[in-house]
Amino acid sequence: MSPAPPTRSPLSFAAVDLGASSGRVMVGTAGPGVLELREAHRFPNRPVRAGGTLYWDVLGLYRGVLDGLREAGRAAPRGRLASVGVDSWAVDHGLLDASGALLGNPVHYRDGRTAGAAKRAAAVLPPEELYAATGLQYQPFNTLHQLVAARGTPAMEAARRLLLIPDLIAYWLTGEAGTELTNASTTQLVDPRTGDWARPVAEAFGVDLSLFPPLRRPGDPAGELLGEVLEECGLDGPVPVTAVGSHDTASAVAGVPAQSGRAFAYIATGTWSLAGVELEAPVLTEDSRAANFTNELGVDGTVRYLRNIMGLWLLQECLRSWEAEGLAPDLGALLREAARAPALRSVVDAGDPVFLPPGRMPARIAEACRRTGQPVPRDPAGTVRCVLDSLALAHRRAVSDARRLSGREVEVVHIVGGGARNELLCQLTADACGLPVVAGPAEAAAFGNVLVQARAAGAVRGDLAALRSLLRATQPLRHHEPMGDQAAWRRAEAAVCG
Ligand code: ADP
Ligand code: LRH
Repeated sequence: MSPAPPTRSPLSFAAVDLGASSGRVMVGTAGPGVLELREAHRFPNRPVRAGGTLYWDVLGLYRGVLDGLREAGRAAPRGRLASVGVDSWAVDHGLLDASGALLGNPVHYRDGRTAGAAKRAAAVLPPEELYAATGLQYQPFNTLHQLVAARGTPAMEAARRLLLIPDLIAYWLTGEAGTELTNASTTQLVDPRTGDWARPVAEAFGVDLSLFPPLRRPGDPAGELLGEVLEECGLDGPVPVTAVGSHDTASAVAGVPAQSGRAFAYIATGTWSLAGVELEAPVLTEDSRAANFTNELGVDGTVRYLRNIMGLWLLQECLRSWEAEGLAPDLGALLREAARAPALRSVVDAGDPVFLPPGRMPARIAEACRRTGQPVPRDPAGTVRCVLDSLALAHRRAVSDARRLSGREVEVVHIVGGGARNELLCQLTADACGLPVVAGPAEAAAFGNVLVQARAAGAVRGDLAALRSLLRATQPLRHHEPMGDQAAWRRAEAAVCG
């Protein structure tokens, strides 16, 4: 797409950002030298288990999006939204029938239906060949594994269209269907070298690629809000929808306030920690596959070369368990206590898929400590310290593996996402990596979403480096210098990795 001619005054954009723990609609105002972000509406994302399956409450989320767009219109100067962009977590999708109706609730990637799917997939195509063709990490929940698990189900038989979650929301908003590329790259059906479908892979697995509407890229037009949506949200039309990095991690990486010329790694920490480097081309080596690094596509043709780490999910699930026990935990107080708890007393492998499903997290962490002959945390603050030390250790390993496997230097680590608000985690990450950490913005995905829209609308100009300079110039960031003893982290790493 050629960019729109530059605008003279700043414009306002709505960024719909659906995370696994909360959804939000943010209003971003952007223009030359101007970038501001305000929260219009935030709503919890609470999955529902029904009939033995874990689902997303997708209509509840869509309700939140509509409420948010109404608030966004009220919050925008003169009530005008120049455009709307949608991003969400990856891999999951809705199936539509021939009339365009949704065939059942989208299934949560943490649902157990994919157990055994990877084994069946390996019988179709050896993992080495699948990695060489798609560069995607092994995760039980990759869309391809979900499709293998769903083969032959009545819903799959009736499906005429498959829409990834942000594409589904955009479809309901506009009536137009597309498949945004950064998120498509998490399906395991895209070739990261070409940015097009990996047709031989789809063929081998009998996946009908015509289920997916045509690919679109961040910055492409994606329709206009339907009349019924304008009316429901009290907005004056026309309001265009613009494709953004619709994978939340792609938008978050676009929203990393990196300084031009300073080699950086990023860690997008929310429900997951996604830690890696930005590259121009994928790394498809056997070493990379063995280290379970992924090559997901980013904004402006970049490659997000990264590893998935369990992230603050570990903490979210501990809090949920303690609440269920009637403990009413306070995150701020727990973090203060955890900061005083002994360092590196016990660490678990924060990349271990045993932590993927929901439930009993403090008990599962205790079991992992027991299994590895380490002291079991005695109280919630001890468990929180174990989680944060373990995350920092996993961040250290991911940054050092990303360096080794990509051959890239790393001078600074940027932490973005909700975890950037966790000062203890950011300091421990600096200590563990032995590198300076720059923390913020916490809403990097919304910033990345807004910046891509703003550039498409002509409100800001330039490449990713220019967009990031605008972020640096306008947003407050926190700096953490590495402290303490690297030897202690090396010992902890040896204890976890053997
Ligand atoms: P997602 O987009 O995956 O839903 P977020 O990026 O919103 O996740 O991050 C949510 C996490 O951020 C929370 O689970 C919490 O651990 C952390 N967080 C949010 N606010 C704070 C805060 N004020 N202090 C410490 N941690 C915070
Ligand atoms: C983070 C995220 C991550 C995916 C996971 C399913 O929200 O999109 O990048 O691996 O969710």
